[in-house]
Amino acid sequence: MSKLTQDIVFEAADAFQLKGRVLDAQPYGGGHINDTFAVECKRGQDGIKRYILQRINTKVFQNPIELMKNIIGVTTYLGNLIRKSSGDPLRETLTLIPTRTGRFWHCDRDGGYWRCYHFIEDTLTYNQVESKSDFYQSAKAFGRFQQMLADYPAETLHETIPDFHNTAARFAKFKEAVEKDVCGRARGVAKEIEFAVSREKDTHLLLDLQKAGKLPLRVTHNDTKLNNVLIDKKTGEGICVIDLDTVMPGLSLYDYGDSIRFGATYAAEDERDLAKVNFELELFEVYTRGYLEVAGSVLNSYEIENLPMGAKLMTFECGIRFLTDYLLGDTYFKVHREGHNLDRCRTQFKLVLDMENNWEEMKSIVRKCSMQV
Ligand code: ADP
Ligand code: GN1
Ligand code: MG
Repeated sequence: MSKLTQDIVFEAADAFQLKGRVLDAQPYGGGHINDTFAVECKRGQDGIKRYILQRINTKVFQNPIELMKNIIGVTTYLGNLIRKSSGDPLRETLTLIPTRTGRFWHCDRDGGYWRCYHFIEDTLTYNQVESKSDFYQSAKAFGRFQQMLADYPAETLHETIPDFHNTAARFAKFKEAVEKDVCGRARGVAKEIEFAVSREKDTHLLLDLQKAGKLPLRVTHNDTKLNNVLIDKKTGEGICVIDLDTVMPGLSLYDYGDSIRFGATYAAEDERDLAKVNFELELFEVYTRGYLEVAGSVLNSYEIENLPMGAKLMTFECGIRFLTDYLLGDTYFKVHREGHNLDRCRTQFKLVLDMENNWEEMKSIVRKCSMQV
């Protein structure tokens, strides 16, 4: 991926049918993957209209056109459902802006792929949990997202990243990174490596249940962290699920688990002081309640029973992904300081440990919440 210059960003903005003259384009948001900009356009006398402009990370998403076809399909489908239920599609789902040539993506002179969305104003995203109510709202938003896509033709979706949440395959890549040790970093993280290796047997658990036909494939989001939900500033409701690059067939436990790993703590994903990183049963309960209130009726008993395992495995998986990237020299996730991926790995492993120490409580919270729906 080439480095972005101001010229390339402005040229990309100009490729789309924006309303008004482009005034500014500034880096925006806290995503680890794509390059996101807020574009401001001057409209009329004093009016400003904003857009989200993104360069797709084509190192991560190797077929950007297939990815865009998924997003066009899913946002059109959700837009129709929202319209039918008298909602506001411009706020409750992403809306792609066409290019001047009528497509939904633009390819720049360096081969970079861009897309542009209507900016959903008066919303907030949180890079860490600040209140129980935001986390509860995100649970409802992700639950609703899954429920709305329950009848979406899954076979039409392209697999944008194969084996994305195949924890066993992730573990195999981690082991390979340890063996190759291309940056000579393995010695310094022996403790973390040992933590991961001693949990290898867990990596097959969900896959085995899926093979046995107990966990069904559904259309899932696969990247359900809190900052992928827009929260309405006025009502505090989770109104729109964003970041649809990884919408693919998957297990419901991937979505539930990924939310828990990110949000069932008051610490940031990259907190260095592990004393601050604690798995909060209260937050776990709040999310579980919100999620089951909306999606509970469509889940089967194996899915419900395995919610704690989904939480633990998604946290573990993310930890080994960060550790793998650290060992490989930080080539996948954006890093902003030395050891950033290692810090992220450590928070995830601390949460895994806390979950293991609170296993019975987690199970009983799930039982309690599932009886209330
Ligand atoms: P990444 O894949 O890199 O995480 P996202 O698609 O999640 O990128 O976007 C990054 C951030 O930009 C989000 O966390 C959110 O704050 C903001 N954002 C994205 N799309 C919109 C939108 N349509 N309206 C308002 N803000 C948005
Ligand atoms: C990435 O794109 P973003 O920042 O929402 C990653 C997720 C990880 C997450 C960890 C495509 O998500 O899988 O869980 O970072 N997305 C991709 O914060 O790999
Ligand atoms: Mg994101």
